[in-house]
Amino acid sequence: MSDDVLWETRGAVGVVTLNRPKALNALSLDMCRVLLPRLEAWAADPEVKAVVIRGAGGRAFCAGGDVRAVAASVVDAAPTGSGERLSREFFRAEYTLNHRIHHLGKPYISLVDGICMGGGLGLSMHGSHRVVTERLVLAMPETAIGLFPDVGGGWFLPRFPGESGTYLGLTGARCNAADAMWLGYGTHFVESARLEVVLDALVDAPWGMGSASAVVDQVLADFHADAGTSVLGTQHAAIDRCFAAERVEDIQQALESEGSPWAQETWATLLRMCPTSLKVSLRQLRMGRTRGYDEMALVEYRLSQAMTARADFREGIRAVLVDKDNKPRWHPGTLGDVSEADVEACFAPLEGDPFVLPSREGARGPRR
Ligand code: QUE
Repeated sequence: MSDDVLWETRGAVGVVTLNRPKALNALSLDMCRVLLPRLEAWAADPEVKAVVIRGAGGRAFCAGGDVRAVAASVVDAAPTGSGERLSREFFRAEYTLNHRIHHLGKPYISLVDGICMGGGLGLSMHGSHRVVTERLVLAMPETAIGLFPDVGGGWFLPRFPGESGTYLGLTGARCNAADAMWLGYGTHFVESARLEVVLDALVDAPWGMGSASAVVDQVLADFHADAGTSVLGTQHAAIDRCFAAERVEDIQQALESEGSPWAQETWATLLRMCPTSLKVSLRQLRMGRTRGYDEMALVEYRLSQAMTARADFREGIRAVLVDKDNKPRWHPGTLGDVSEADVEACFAPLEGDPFVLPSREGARGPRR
């Protein structure tokens, strides 16, 4: 068995440690396959009152999904089609895991100390509590590798204040702890050096008193400190002005009109991102405004299969993670050359791939 995920029960608390520090704890198919049955068992065990998840190695909570392995498999196995199989198996496992966390029914506390991107938000955002530290680097950077804000981004990004989720999902902008608190991603801010003590306090908490969720709120409130002023928060009026449009071209236009250094920099950032990703992602984010999580997860699964089959995904992985030249050559290379039909096609149902997630929406109160 892989030791890329460690788990133990400490008293009433199930503790998971992502333990692939050399890969910044990037989430692999194997790790999903360890985590899923463990969470199932803890969800069903009345002795387990809460779950805590953290990353080993001191640099990252989780840098994302193991997209590098998915891209490599597509290249290596193109003639036989087994690369498609890894993309399918990986995203099925990841969405099933996110869905399990989303509907866990007991407190799930992420200690997010360091880098947390993409798949790391999938492991944290769907739980009930996120403790962030001064070392947090938070981002949804998928448009830089020819993907889209996956792992439920289509559902949670539109629920961040104003158009901040649109901004984060299209540009991949990095957030610190103050920004994360402003967004509502972070539920508590605690200095990195105190996280072990937080975990000890959760293990020693009076679980017999009141609801488990109230116990967690009480323990974490005792450690919570001020994260400082969010730069993202100070930009929010400009973000809302520029990112409200329904077309990426109109967002770029709005940034040009805005004219500030922030707007010019943001405009330049969008110009480097995969044009097809930008159009697909904006459409996904607009859809997610009015749809529930379970429904968006299925839309995103389809997108994951369509987008990982495109050459832009392999090119993005090459440019960002393999050669690291950060000079991807996208096809089509401009927004104007991405047709509505190409975007539409990415959302089409997948022939011969009837992935379903058990619908739990409505079973436990209103949508979160
Ligand atoms: C966009 C992404 C990812 C990314 C960079 C992007 C992503 C991901 C990683 C990553 C980082 C470090 C690792 C690793 C993967 O980087 O999803 O294995 O060691 O997992 O611009 O979506």
